[in-house]
Amino acid sequence: ATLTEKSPYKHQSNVICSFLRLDLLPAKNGEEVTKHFLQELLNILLAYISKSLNRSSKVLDFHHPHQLKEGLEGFSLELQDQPDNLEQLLVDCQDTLKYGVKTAHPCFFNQLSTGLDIIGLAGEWVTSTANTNIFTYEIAPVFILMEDIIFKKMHSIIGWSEKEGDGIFCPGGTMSNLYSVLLARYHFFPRVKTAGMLALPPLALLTSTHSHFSIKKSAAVLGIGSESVFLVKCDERGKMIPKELESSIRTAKSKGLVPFYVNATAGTTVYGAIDPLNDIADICERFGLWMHVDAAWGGGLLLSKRHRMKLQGIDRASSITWNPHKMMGVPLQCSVILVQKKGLLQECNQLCAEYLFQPDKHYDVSYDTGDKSIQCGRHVDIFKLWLMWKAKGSEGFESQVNHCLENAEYLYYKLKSRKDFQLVFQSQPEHSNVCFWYLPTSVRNMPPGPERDRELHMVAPKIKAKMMEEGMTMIGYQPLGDKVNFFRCVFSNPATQKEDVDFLLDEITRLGRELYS
Ligand code: ABU
Repeated sequence: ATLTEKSPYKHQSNVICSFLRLDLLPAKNGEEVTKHFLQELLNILLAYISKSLNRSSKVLDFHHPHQLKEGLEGFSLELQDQPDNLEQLLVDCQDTLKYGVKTAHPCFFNQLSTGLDIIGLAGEWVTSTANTNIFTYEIAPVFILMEDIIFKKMHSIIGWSEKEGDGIFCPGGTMSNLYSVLLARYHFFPRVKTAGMLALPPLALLTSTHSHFSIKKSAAVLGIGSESVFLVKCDERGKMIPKELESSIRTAKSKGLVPFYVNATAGTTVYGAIDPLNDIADICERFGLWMHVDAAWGGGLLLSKRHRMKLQGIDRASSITWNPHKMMGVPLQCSVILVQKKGLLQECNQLCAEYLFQPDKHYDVSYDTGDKSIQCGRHVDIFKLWLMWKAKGSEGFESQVNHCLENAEYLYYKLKSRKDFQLVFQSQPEHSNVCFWYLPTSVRNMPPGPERDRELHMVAPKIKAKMMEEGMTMIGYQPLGDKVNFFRCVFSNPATQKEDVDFLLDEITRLGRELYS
């Protein structure tokens, strides 16, 4: 298959079909070929974006791994010794998008990060074109200052004073949470940086049963051990129970461990639950523990006057994870760790590599922020966020967040009124997660008990499999604790409207009836 056969922009493709990569810039007189190549690519991207937002187009064109590996209609993943021409590369770009998942589609409900913000996309292009690292002011002066501005903005939204607050962008929420454990440990036991584990007593971390797996992973990665993580019980809505936290702290102590860190979640991955932050902060203060808030998902709510009250007490955290690539819709990836104590990130992580962080540079080297990071090379994640903030203002983010929560509310009330669906918990969700079972008639007629649970456990995976084969919508499912597989619908795509919520329920019902008739 060639681009000429497939592309809606075939009249342009013949311009480049005989050219190779070496004809592009920096080749002498390479501007024309480069321009045609990039324009044709832009046409492909525009067609893809329009299709992604077209409700009658599919969310995905599913193929099994072996089918993609074997190659489809001229799309081969194999690499060869001879170079392909530019036309083939464009076809490859087009096919890569064709066989991927349209996460910008209004009916993609599968993940916490959805949608495609055009300004954010432009930001990502500019970032890639600048193609710089962000360890020093020397090579990223504008981006480093933008980071500074955004951190100040986030600190003030959280409620930290101007004298407080620091931060660093990192690749995803798991890494942000890893930083929080690293910092807390260094704060209490600074010798660990040089002396390692020998400088430590046996430690304990506390987090809720509904919290993200990254807390356990951090304990494993940092040599503390996943068994040192105490999982604190939650109520039926997935919120940590403060009394249980206190009792887990005492249990850890009675086992000879030294608790030092509590993770409170603002927006759990499955239920979207927000832990009682003030109560947890009181306990942390009383026991002298580091309080981290994993607001990877819930941080966006801080931008809404209507919803920010739900995170009351977040200003008392020692550190906070916040993922603008989730609720704020910034293109992946965009995640920060925010730290209340200024200077701690630098102290904990700096190694002063002399080839990068020379102290005798001719500018203010406090702007060489890269040594705060555990990475060396770091992708510039700031620009798309900064540009989006410019384009929307804080008010634009606020209405985006409100819109997503209105969609969740709409789905919640729809489900409440239906006999063929059952909410996993009855009260209105705090975030945009709505968790529910679809009940085929056969299951609805069964008495509660293990047999019904066994049947119900299989419903969501069966429907999801058919849903992916047909490709018109996508939603996630999982079991949780003693709850058998249920659907989790999440809203973060501003393009999603109530008609898409209706469509999702119609699709689940249609597929369910086909499977269980
Ligand atoms: N880091 C949590 C992302 C999970 C999700 O998108 O469903």
